[in-house]
Amino acid sequence: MGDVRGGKTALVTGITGQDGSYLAELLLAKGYRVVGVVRRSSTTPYERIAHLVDRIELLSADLLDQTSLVDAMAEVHPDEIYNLAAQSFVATSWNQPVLTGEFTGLGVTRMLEAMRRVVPKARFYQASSSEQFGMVQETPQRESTPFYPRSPYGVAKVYAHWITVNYRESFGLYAVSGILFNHESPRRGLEFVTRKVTDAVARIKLGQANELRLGNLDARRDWGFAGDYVDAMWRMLQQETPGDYVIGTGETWTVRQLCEEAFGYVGLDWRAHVVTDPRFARPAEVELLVADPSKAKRALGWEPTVRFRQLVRMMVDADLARHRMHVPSPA
Ligand code: NAP
Ligand code: F7E
Repeated sequence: MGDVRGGKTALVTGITGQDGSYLAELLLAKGYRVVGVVRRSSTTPYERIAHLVDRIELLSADLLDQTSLVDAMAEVHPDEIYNLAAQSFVATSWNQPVLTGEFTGLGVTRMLEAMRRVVPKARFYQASSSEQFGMVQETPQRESTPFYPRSPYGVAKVYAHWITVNYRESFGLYAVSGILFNHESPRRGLEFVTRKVTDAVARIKLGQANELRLGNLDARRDWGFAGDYVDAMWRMLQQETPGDYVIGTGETWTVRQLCEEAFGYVGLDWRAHVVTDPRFARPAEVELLVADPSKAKRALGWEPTVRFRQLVRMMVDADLARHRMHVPSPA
């Protein structure tokens, strides 16, 4: 099927996730026909894209099922493919290591195979991750920094990264890997630490809770805003030649500083509410992440527009508004 609006067609896996929802907004604003891949479910987990469903198309396929991906490519004939689908929660990857390997690792090979066979001239974006750097071999981390993943998730993403590079080099596909550092938003899943903190701050401020149980407060992350990062994904697919890019802010903050900032913003002392709980510690931790995004700035003209403090405040404000209205979480 061609593009009815005369622009490009994008196929987005993981459209129901945080990044998928922001990317769909960005592509629609640029005049794309947007087709999202959703997996079959007995419920409809479309909260994050509820405001977009009239303007996008949804198609059922699964990263575990090769035929469904080939059929999706044949039906849509995309110009650009954004592979955002994954089991993306690091902690879960120790409980479900095989499933994580299937979705997050081998799923990428299935996508690339489907593309190679059906739409080899399309452009492919792979959602790589700073978790690939794991036990960091240099600081800050850049495109050439060696990988040392520290979780089944990180290991699966390293495989996914290299299979993307390999298909580019083996078959001449336009396939890129965006190595994105942590990016957050009011649409972030509630299990990730930023959203867990901002949601708890809102509930504690409104008298609906009193305690927040966390794991390692010393872990350091380079946190940016998801809306900025989907713009980097799009830019990577508009270049003359395909390449890989690190995307991050270049700043790093501890989980403790995240608590200070979020609680302090609403006039609370985090020490009165945060309890350290070993249940949230990980079998192997990634202690420090901080990006060197200079290649992206130079080659893509990309820079983050939202910094840490603004991001935390945006998320606290959104959670306060939601809890005041007793609206169920979008995550
Ligand atoms: P997310 O909110 O967890 O969304 C994951 C998406 O993948 C959901 O739409 C989910 O669908 C879909 N999915 C999972 N398994 C699938 C399968 N077998 N078949 C089809 N779809 C499947 O993740 P995110 O934060 O938006 O991240 C997007 C991508 O970037 C992921 O690949 C993640 O690993 C990667 N990444 C994220 C960050 C970050 O900081 N956010 C940083 C680097 C890389 P359901 O709604 O059905 O569950
Ligand atoms: O943990 C520490 C935890 O789960 C951040 C995913 O999007 O970004 C994300 O992975 C840090 C870790 O994100 C709690 O130990 C302390 O050091 O928010 P997180 P993540 O593991 O960095 C990367 C780039 C991705 O690719 C992933 O898909 O915070 N931490 N206490 C905690 N983390 C959680 N979740 N919960 C706690 O109670």
